[in-house]
Amino acid sequence: LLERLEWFQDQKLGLMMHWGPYSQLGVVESWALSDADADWSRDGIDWDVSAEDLKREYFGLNRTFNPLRFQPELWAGLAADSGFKYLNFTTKHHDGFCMWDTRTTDYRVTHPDCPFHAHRHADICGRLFDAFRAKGLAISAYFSKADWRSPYYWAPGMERGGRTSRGTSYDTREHPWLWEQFVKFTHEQIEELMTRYGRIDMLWLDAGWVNAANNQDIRLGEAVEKARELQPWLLCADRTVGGPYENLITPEQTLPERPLLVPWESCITMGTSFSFRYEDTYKTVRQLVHLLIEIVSKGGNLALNVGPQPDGRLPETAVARMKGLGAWLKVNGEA
Ligand code: FUL
Repeated sequence: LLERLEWFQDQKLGLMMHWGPYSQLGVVESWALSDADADWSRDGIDWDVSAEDLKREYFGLNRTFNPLRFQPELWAGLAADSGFKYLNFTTKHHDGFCMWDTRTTDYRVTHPDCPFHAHRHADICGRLFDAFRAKGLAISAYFSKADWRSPYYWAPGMERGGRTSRGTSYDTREHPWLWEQFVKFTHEQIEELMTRYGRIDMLWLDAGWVNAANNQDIRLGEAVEKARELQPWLLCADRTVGGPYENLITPEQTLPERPLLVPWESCITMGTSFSFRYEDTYKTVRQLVHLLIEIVSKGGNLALNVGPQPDGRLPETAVARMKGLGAWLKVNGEA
């Protein structure tokens, strides 16, 4: 484990990506689905659509997600040339849409409901992981423990009806069967990701609030132990920070004041949100270089996030920033 942690601490620069049907809307990834969070997720969007309408339409976004211009090799080449050492990709965000060919749900990119399903790159995770590995990058699988699409997440009778927030709508002690189904479903998904896509270096579990709210014990220990049997070199982040299965901590949009004694990685967006927005303000190359220097000087890694467009291309500005950072690293960095 120590060796793996040292390896991780030497990586310094990762590329994080948030991509899914939500990219079509240009709202903050998934968050329109949580009534308690819908307002801020639509901040700055000048759009004549109510939160309720948006939420109702949301789960139909799989029927229009068709990123025909997706070229995984192009992304991988650009990332490698720009000095990125690993990819952290959203296999499933809180909305529950699976970007891999899962057996556990129809709400996935390879199901006939999704127009992209017949494309040769339809198994997006598989194609991306292969392409990035071929360029020598390591693979980190972002996976949300919360799944707002799963029928097991909402109490019977409520489904996607009543008011939602981050956690389940029910106390798991009151609906143990339902919760058990959810736990099984989650474990099966993690197992698929750990068995069907070659070497995975890191499992990046998001939705730290699961486990805390409504007595949700997702039995992560069990899932992670299994994952480690399948991928003995696996590092794990669980965003509860300090959770027993966590090998590193992951500050979000912020840096620690001082160097930390534990391995860490800050995830920071190039623009203002993790997922694609039609209008966005990007950090300059100079700002990104400063960020990287500060992070490295404090012993951490930067997971710099980019939000691909719904058509499968990276935003032009993001490409320019990656190249700019890469050019700086070529002159000033250590290969
Ligand atoms: C958070 C999520 O809720 C955000 O949407 C994003 O994925 C970020 C990296 O982690 O916990």
